[in-house]
Amino acid sequence: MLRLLIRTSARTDLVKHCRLLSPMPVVQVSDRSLLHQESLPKLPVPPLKQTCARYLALLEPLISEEEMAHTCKLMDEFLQPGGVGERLQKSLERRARKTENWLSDWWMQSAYLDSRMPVAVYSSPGVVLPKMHFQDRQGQMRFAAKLIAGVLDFKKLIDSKTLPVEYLGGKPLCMDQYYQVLSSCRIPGPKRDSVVNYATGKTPSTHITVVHNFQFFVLDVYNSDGSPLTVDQIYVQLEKIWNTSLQTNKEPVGILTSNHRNTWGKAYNNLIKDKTNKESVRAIQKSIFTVSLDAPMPRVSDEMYHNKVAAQMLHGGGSRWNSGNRWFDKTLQFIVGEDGSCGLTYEHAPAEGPPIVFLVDHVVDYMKRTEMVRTPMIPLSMPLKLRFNITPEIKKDIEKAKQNMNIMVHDLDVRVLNFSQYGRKFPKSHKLSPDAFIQMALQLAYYRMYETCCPSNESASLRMFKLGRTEAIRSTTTESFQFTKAMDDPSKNNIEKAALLKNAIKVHREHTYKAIHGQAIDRHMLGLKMVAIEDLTSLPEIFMDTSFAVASHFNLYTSQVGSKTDCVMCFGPLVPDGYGVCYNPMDDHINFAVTAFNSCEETNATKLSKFLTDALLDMKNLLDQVTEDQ
Ligand code: COA
Ligand code: HC5
Repeated sequence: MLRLLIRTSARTDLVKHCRLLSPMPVVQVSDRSLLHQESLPKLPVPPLKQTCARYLALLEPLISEEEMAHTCKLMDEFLQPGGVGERLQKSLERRARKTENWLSDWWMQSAYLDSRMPVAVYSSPGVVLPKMHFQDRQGQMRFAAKLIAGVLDFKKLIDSKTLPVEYLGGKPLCMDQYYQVLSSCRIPGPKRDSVVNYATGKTPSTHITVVHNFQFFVLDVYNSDGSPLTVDQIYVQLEKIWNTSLQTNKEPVGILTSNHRNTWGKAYNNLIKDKTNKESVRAIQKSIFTVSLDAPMPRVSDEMYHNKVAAQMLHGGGSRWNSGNRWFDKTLQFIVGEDGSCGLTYEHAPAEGPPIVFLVDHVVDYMKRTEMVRTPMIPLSMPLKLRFNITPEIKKDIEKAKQNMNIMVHDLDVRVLNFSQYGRKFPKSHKLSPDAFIQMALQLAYYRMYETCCPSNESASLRMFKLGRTEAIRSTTTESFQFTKAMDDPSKNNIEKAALLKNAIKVHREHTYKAIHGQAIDRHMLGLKMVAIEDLTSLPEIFMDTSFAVASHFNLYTSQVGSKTDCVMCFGPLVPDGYGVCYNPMDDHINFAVTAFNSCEETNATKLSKFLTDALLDMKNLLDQVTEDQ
């Protein structure tokens, strides 16, 4: 029902590039594309009292009675007639009238650009494509050539603004994010980062960056007549790149981008003091996307293989392996390993997962259709190798970045769970939402592991609104807690348990509906807090309350990203003692990736995955038994 849908009848719908993140000249847009984007509603500001009441309700299973009493008192003060709450609300409503989207800039800053944590592991998700059957470099190169051609094919839809409009719950979605993923890059700054986009303007980018053995190359992907290179042509160029980057002892300059943002910001300014370095960095930033031709990773058992590849997408495996084969600031980075592993990582600031995954589905379709045919062709010039002058200071920065990366690699625990016993069809057959069902399985798994519940976030799309990004669905509710407690309670019978499960699912659906319609709690609270920071001399107590800190500490951060391709998606935990859980429900199986930090004694991704498998199986048994008995 609410799954992201592409209306094939809308294939010719035109969309416009309505916002540029960089000071680039605005592209010409057709009337139709303008119409679509302009017809999108603005993100509403929910009623103040509604948000405050729902905020108290979400706290209910998470805090003690005393804490609740204290928070209720603070809330009463906040909501006094003519008080601070009303003042902030009015100010927020004013901002909503004056801007295209009152939230999107604040969100981009606070969720991404202001964050000083490394983008690798802490922010950028990974996508693993099904394992390819090539085992050598010819296979790797052929695959990479097709993949590049597939992305260029997708780029045609973007350039001609003929991308089909997506729908969610029957409503058209904002397509802006699609125009932010190609030819863009994050730039580190001393206090906050920025994003540049070179998709349009007088000289739109015509090259990609290829990385092999830590060496960066500019590969022009268009012929002089403007046509994209064919798969054959790309293959030949990739071979040239490979053959000129055989040395494996090069400095991994790219690993600098994986560092803490302040550290990288300083190292960046130092790096680009040199003119050659500056030009090389600019070439990477300007490129349409990057392709990392990865060295084979150490062989592991079949059981461990999926975990290793997911980790390879998130961080490259460490400084000895492929972490230096990346430019983590680049928005879109495809990764093709010699051993058949392939996927991508993306820098999250400009866009969410669904547009990236839609692009992947298009590329995979394209690759299935396209066979390599060798044809005679005009020789192309050698791709340009990017030079870096490494001063002792830069060398020191690289060494520091290597050390930090290796610590992150050791700390990240990634567990891929290919749950094969059933998929989306099962909950549907019981007239239940698959997404809400999976969320309740996660709640049950967590409860069984910890005998308590925790603040949980599920990402919901706000793209029904112009420039919309995401909202939080709070999956831990009073009703979900009742269900999880009842499930292993011998005093409850199956009918009672099933009724509690269904009730929890119903509530989750209501929360989902509210979230995607701009009526949830988290972003509104963020908005009120941001207004307070801008307008007031001190932050209202409701935002300094321990309940607020508890509620914002997501021990479970989850996200559904569905794709046609059998992909595994992953991202790191949001808090030191938390889990990142990304899942892709297919008809008859579900791909999960669970992450946690090894440095935290309380968390264990493998254990949670096991509890999750059991929870999914037990919930199915419960529904089957109750149905049989009826
Ligand atoms: N009975 C039978 N079928 C049902 C059902 C029910 N009670 N409820 C739902 N379904 C069906 C739906 O019709 C849909 O069918 P389809 O496969 O034919 O499209 C399918 O089950 C999936 O629905 P559901 O599992 O309920 O999920 P959803 O598609 O509504 O997705 C969210 C929920 C929250 C994931 C979605 O609203 C969303 O926001 N997606 C984007 C999330 C995002 O951006 N993540 C990445 C952030 S970077
Ligand atoms: C290809 C998988 C994409 C999932 C990305 C995702 O869920 O991102 C979260 C978006 C949000 O706003 O909740 C952010 N997170 C990566 C930091 C979890």
